[in-house]
Amino acid sequence: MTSAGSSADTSVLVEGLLEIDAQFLQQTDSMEACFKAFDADRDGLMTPVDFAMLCRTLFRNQHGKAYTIEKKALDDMFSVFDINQDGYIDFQEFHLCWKHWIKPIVRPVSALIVIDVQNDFISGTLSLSNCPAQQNGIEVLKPINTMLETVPFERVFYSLDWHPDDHVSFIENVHLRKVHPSSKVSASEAMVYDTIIYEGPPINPVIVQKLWPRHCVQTSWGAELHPDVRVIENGVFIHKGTHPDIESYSAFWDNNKIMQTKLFDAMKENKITDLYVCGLAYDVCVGATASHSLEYGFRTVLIEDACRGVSMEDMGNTRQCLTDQLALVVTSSEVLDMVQGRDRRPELGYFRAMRLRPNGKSGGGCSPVASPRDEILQQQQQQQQHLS
Ligand code: VGL
Ligand code: ZN
Repeated sequence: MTSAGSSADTSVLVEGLLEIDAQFLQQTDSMEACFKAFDADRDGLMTPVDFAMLCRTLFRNQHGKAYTIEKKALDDMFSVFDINQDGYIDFQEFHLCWKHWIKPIVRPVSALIVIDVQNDFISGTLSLSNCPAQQNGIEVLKPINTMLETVPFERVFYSLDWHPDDHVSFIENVHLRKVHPSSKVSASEAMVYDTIIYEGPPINPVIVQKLWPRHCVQTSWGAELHPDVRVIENGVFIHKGTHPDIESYSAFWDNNKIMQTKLFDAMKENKITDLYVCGLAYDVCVGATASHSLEYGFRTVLIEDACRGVSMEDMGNTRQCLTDQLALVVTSSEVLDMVQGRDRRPELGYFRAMRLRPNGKSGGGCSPVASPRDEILQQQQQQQQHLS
């Protein structure tokens, strides 16, 4: 394998990448230098062993300690970049690896979204302290404000649950709509947290709706962001749940994926690669937003100590569901080093690599082209035709 000397070289090289400016990163020069540094026998082909060395250098914590990566994960990732499956990553294949994988690992572009830290969820009509887990929403303020003061996010979004008075989720409105015969609960029996089925349209043939106390009514005190949340200059507000008949937990899409907010466009516009998610409620709107973020292909980080939720059981399920989809769960004190690209987590690299697979729905916010991998595959096939 690589000698001690060349292993030191490569580590210096990638550490060096952190010091140089973003423009330099875009030049092929550094891509070539990087490829050469890890191609131990300089034959223009990166072997699985060379790739393992590259990963050892890439995935390190802020103290320079390499994270352990399982063999299977290394094989999976290698296989994504070895597009023609010949057992090597050649320089052409390395383009994909460099542009869509190494760059966001070394220089992530990070956004924070603060979900629904509104009066009603803290001390108003849907106060989490009255919910089954009896948590206190006010406790998210400290970790959130500390991050906002210390972490240089590229963008900060604040979402607001923003319902009209006749919103479909309010138990007080249970008599405004016709209950569908398939509903297990009737309008007069329905209680908070029950799921009722209303007759559609306008939206779907039926509306399956969990019932909440009236909350976050547009322009009311309860819908205001808690006054102690730090609002940064250029913070972007995302309003959701604004249609009377449509529930919207996620800050990207409503629950039926009928209407999108401006969040995804703003993420693309700012070339965000990584989304950090926190706020209220963990098992409702935070979970739904993180899930859509993963679906879009953003490397997604849940800041657990900056979240509070409705039910312990649902919070556990949300956590499991998100980590199954390759979200990373951290505490707020870990965020600064990650945003600065000093603490580089293998889980996020693995997630991105899997999204670059042919069927990995690579679109996402971080991929400027629809399928970068297919592009290279096409080039390879064309070259093959030329040769034969
Ligand atoms: C939320 C219940 C109803 C939330 C919004 O922000 O988590 N929960 N509407
Ligand atoms: Zn709501």
